Amino acid sequence: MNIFQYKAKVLTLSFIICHLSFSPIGAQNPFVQTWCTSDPAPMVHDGRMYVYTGHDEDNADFFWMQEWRVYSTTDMVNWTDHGSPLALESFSWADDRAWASQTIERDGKFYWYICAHSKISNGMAIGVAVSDSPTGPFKDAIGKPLFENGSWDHIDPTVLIDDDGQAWLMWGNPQCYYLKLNRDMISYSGELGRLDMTEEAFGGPMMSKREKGKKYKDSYVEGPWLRKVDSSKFKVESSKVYQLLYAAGGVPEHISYSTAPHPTGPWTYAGEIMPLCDTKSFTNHCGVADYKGHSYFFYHTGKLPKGGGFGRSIAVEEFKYNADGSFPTIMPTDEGVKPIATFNPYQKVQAETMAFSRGVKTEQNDEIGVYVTEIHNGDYIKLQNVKFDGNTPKQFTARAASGLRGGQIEVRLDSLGGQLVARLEVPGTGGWEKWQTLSAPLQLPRGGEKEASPRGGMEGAATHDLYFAFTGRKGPKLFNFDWWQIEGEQKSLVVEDGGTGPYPAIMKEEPTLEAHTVFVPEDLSAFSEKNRLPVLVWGNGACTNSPWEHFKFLNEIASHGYIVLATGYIPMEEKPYQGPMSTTEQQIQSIDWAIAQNADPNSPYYNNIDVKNICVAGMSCGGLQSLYNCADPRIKTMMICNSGLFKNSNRAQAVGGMPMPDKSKLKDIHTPIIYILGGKEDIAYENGMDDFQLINHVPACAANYPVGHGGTYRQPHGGEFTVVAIGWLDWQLKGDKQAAKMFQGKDCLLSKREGWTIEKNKKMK
Ligand code: FUB
Repeated sequence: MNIFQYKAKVLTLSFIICHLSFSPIGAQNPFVQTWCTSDPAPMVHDGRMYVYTGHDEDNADFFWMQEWRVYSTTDMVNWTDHGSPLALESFSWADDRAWASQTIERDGKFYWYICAHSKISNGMAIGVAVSDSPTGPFKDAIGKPLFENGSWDHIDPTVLIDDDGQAWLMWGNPQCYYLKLNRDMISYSGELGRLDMTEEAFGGPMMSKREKGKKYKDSYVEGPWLRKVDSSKFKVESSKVYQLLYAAGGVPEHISYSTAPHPTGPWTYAGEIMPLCDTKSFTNHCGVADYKGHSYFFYHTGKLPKGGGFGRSIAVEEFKYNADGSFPTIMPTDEGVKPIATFNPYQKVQAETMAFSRGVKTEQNDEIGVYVTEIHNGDYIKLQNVKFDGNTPKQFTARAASGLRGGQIEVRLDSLGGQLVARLEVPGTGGWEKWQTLSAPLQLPRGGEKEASPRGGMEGAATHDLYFAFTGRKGPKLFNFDWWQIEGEQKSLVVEDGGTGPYPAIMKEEPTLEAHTVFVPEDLSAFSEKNRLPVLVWGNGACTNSPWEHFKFLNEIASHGYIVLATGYIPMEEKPYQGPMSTTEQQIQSIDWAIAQNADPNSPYYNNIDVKNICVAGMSCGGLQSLYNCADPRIKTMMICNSGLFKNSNRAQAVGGMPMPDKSKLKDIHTPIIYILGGKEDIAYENGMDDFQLINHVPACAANYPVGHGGTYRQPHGGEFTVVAIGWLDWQLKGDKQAAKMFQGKDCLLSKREGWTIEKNKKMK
């Protein structure tokens, strides 16, 4: 059998295997349908999966690629299109071929390594763009190529930051090159390195070095992806700890990999990962990422209806590494991956978030960012695994614009022809960017928001696939679509994208806890009997009956794995609450509720709340409420913010309605306590510091940050006060030793943190 017969046999076999695995039902791959996307490079950051891609032009006859794009998800099926924050125009030296790329985070900055044709050298060049955000805006970090020498080899950069902090950049076709990046990630040290492209290393030498008539196992072509096996999780031999995945075998390409004890080699061929299949693309290009306990393999195919070799589309498969960290065989499927979280419709959702779509495209402008366009009669958008969470939906709201006659958005359940639950009429709005916010009533079928509980009760947690079916006159474009939201009987809001912690949080009402606002990780699946949510009970400044001043701070804390029960009504906007003051009793109601929910088999919080680890806290008047409640034996720690008990000498300054225990109340404190104050400018400084000085029977400390009485609660994610609050809670309620270092010892980390001072009593070392 010669090499061509061999290839033909492999291809036939692969076609059979691949076709057997195809199923049109519930197809999820390719997972972006609005544009042709290629060369996926995944990156996990702050609880989100991002994928950086190329963009194949529609109907292209070569890789005439102009820009790169970004998509992200938290459930692996509903992807948000972040548009194109980087294009050839971002690089003054580039004029063609916006080819494969990869992005990595270091020290809070995002570095996007790309390749493009350089008008300086007339070859391909490696460039680097930088941003403060994973979704941009990105700009050329150095104003020139990072590496070029006139060769066309310089494509497809991959980047890895090793455990010792050394960052490695690798790329190339057909030679694989490497450079050691400096700590700044935008310059390098040492000479250009070349991997030995041998038969041992890659299953065969590069094409130009092959012996005529000799059969080789494989060969490296392009698209390297460098990674390191986590030796704490896998029994990996030290000689195989680095893995280089790559497009292999010539045209058409499959994916293979090699292993090495060091990024520079020696590399040893390890076999195929994704064999040749009829994916309708003669290239393949992979990236790998672990996310929320799952492992994902990204690649591309040509499987969009008008796709092909120059019209590729990114796809993803879930897989499990072998026990030694090596790869199993991964086959391309149409089904793709399963959702790993539910989708919350009770928030403003960008219309360009979708699990699947037909017909529509996305565009972006400076005013509103990315939106959905090219909507015609018969087109649709699908969202998967949408959870109604026991909150009866009442209204569907969407923002749309039409320069013609508009059309309708039909909201349907579970299939394109499924139950119609809302029908929104979109009128002509006088322009394609003249946006109007429109609403229509939404009604789920009886019980459609609820699901029978296996335990006999009602869990109130039905999930549905949601279809937006677009209707209107046949032929013309109907309207543009910016965002949508479902409003329910209970209010809820995603604040600051869920916060920056590992568990994106939601702010919501709970029907069983009246006049309170709950901040909690939206996806409770990470929590269980063994990993429960400690509780923060919160009272507000001015004893107002709404946490409108503190919701960013509280939401951020929740995103770090807490359930926060704040006194008062949910603030749907940052506007002072006007109703009557709250009461001290509301904090006790919070504690009672947490304990009851944790014990109730019909509660979504059943066995998820760590009722032995409760902090009672509050700001200003809310701090006085907390001190009033300090004797409650269920409290494990206290956090008094911009507050302290009034002295007899200054009681007259107190506002009517404030709880006014006298200083003897401090004796009832039975837990460690922190005062977080705004320095001498804080009107509560004198009272708080006086409390601190009087407390010598329990560990106590007073931390000051010179911002005055208002604290930093209203800054993004609650600012500096959140950092200290999370440190205290992680130490006190989670027993986190690293967090303890913020407060313990003479040179505790807080004493070194810019702007902060800390004083501790004798009980607290
Ligand atoms: O996308 C253009 C080129 O095709 C990439 O740089 C290669 O990896 C191949 O996928």
